[in-house]
Amino acid sequence: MSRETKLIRKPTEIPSEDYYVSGHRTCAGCGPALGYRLVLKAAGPKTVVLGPTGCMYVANGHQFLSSPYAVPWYHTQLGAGGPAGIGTAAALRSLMFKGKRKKEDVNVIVYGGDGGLADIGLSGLSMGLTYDYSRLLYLLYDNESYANTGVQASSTTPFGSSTTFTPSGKVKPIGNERLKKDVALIAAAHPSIGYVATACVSYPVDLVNKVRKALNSGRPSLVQLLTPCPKGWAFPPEETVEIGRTAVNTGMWVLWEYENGHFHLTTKPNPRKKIREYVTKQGRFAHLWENEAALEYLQLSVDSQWKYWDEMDKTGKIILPWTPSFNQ
Ligand SMILES: Cc1ncc(C[n+]2csc(CCOP(=O)(O)OP(=O)(O)O)c2C)c(N)n1
Ligand code: SF4
Ligand SMILES: [Mg+2]
Repeated sequence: MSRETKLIRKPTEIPSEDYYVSGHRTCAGCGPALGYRLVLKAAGPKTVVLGPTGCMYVANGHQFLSSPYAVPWYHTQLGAGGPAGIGTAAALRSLMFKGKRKKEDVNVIVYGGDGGLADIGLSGLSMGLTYDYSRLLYLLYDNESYANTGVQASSTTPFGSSTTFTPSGKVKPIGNERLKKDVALIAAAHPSIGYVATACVSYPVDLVNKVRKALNSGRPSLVQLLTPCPKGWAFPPEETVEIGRTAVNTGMWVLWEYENGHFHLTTKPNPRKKIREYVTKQGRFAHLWENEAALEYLQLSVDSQWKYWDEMDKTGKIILPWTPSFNQ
């Protein structure tokens, strides 16, 4: 079966066919919905998608007997994306082996949120990354919160974000005091991993190519996709793409890939803009706008991490970025 990866160079080469179509009920400007559309354009019709509970299930699939999915799609329990992916890939392999299904490439994509894949289902995701199934992609859509249940903090929520679990107030003015966990680096620690990358919906060409490389890598893979969420991040819906671009241009979100044991940055913002530009565009950080100490720390944490990213890009090897904590 084919291993040739069809890469594109410009937006006009993105396929016009859609497999995430009208009829969804997500918020206007929903980053995860835009991500779905692009990921399925990249993958094409020979794809089965698994949707752990989250906005992309609740707002799209479980009520009113309609859904925007034009490829086979099924819901899995919130933490079960990892094993459901393994089971689906195993079933397809078995049916093809027994001659009960035509031998062909079929993609299995688990499109799960940060709550589903970074927190509750992290162990299952890790399990999935140790198998030898080809065309099994874990696509972590990272909207940096448990958005569906009212925007609670997850382990990928950034420092300083106000969420319903980490509201900014008198006792804890910063909001979320924890630093964002790097799930893509955790994925890269799996010795047989096919392909790992980070992506952002604001960079569609890069995203399409990364999804295709992941699916064609011959092993399970992970793409962590930054998907701005107008409701949870508190910005106007028409700014989704701009917010994603600012995340990348300020260095808050780093675009990289790890392929055949080689790391490289796929976008290098130069010069990097100040994180103030990113923070002041979003209501979830409004309590920090006048908090110089917190803003300074946020800038310092991004700057110190970038020393590692640059070094990794130079050497092609992964080094774990270290960031001092706020009160150190
Ligand atoms: C085991 C379990 N715990 C809690 C819930 C309630 N719940 C449903 S959706 C959701 C949020 C999931 O967050 P995430 O995976 O980040 O997806 P998002 O809502 O952000 O799209 C939660 C906590 C559940 N369905 N199952
Ligand atoms: S809450 Fe966020 S992720 Fe959920 S549907 Fe709305 S914009 Fe999309
Ligand atoms: Mg989420």
